[in-house]
Amino acid sequence: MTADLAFGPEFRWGVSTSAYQIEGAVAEGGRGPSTWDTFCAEPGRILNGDTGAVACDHYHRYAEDVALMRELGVDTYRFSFSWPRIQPSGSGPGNAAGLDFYDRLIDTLLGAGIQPAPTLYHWDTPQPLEDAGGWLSRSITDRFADYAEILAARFADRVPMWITINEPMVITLMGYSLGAHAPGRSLMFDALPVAHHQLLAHGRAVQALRASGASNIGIASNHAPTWPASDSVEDKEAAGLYDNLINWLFADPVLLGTYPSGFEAAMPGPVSDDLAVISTPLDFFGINHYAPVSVGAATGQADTVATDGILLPPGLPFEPRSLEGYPQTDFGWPVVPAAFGEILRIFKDRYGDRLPPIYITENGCSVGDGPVDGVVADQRRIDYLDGYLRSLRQAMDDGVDVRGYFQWSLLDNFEWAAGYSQRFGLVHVDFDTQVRTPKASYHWLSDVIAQSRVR
Ligand code: PNW
Repeated sequence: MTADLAFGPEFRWGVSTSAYQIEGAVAEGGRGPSTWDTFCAEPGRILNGDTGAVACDHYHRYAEDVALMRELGVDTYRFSFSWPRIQPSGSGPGNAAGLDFYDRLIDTLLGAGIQPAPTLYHWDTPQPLEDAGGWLSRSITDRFADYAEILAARFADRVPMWITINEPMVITLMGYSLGAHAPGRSLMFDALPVAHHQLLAHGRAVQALRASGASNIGIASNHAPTWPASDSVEDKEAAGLYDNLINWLFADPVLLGTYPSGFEAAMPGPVSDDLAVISTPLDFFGINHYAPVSVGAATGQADTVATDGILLPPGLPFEPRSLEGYPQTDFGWPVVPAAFGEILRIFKDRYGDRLPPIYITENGCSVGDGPVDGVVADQRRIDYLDGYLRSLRQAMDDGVDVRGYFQWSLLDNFEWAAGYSQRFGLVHVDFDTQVRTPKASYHWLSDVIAQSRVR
């Protein structure tokens, strides 16, 4: 059954998580407030009024969670540092208790034979930095470089793989353009400087990490094929614009040192020196992928939605359309395995020799099945992973250099605006008791990993 899923002994297998989505303990160890604490406290922002205050209580249960990873058989764990644990006010020296927590986590991982692959920033900005303008302010790039230096000074001796920023597109779009994520700003196209400042912070962090002894550095950027809703010139133009906004606005500056045509003028000030920093060569490029998008020209109908059911205001030059004829995850995202290989081939064609090795830094689906008699029969997640892994294997056979696959996510966790309603885990979490129950997909992936390695 898994004969096509052989990736060889060198291929890296991992799971991914992020700090705010699993740690909880938001008031412990001297952690300062983050934009997500603030956002969750605002009525109506998060489904059911959920917050990450407890989440999976991973801050206290990390050893149990590492044991689950070891049993699963992964060799890599992608997690994120909580910036407000390391720098509670967003600047100044590292907070000892925060650094100590990640020391314990990293040493436990290494003891279990699992390579830590931390992300510096997965959306939880220290609130004082947001109060000073957040990603709209260029000064945050200085703060981010300082933060990177603190982390490398402490952990470079034991951390063999580093990721700067998770999904600058989602922060720009959901956080500052549409207001669906923290900090809840609805600036539409005035959010574009957020993209530039994150990209510059990424480049500054790559340089700061290297200067402090870290190596093997990349980014985790989410990408998806953008399919025109029809062959009409109008739909193709609209899809092309959308494609630039969600994909190339973020990947071109990093990999080519240029913005897609027309975007540079929207950025704050002259950016050519910044682009040289942004395109500092990387050791790998991390791609998060979930589902393709279909986009057509505006029809003037008010009910158009971006992914996750977020309403878009009228007057935009494009409209995301729902993709009919595919199975859907519980989030309503279409399950289209072929799109995974497609986006990887698009990267190879677009960037050629400029493209470093790729890691899949996230891929997975929300499937809500809970335990029945202690068994979670999440066959739909198995089907998803089976299809997507086959598509990945095909892209590699077609010449795309992919070195590893990190599944999202180890645990059911706090799924941002959807709270605890969407379950992405290989392991079920009962959020009342914190009991963890490995799902059928966990056992399935464990077999795939074990068999893949010997082929
Ligand atoms: C990613 N979109 O979020 C994040 O990196 C994770 O923290 C999150 O839990 C996971 O995917 C599942 O949602 C995304 O609108 C959020 O295209 C939104 C989009 C993509 C990824």
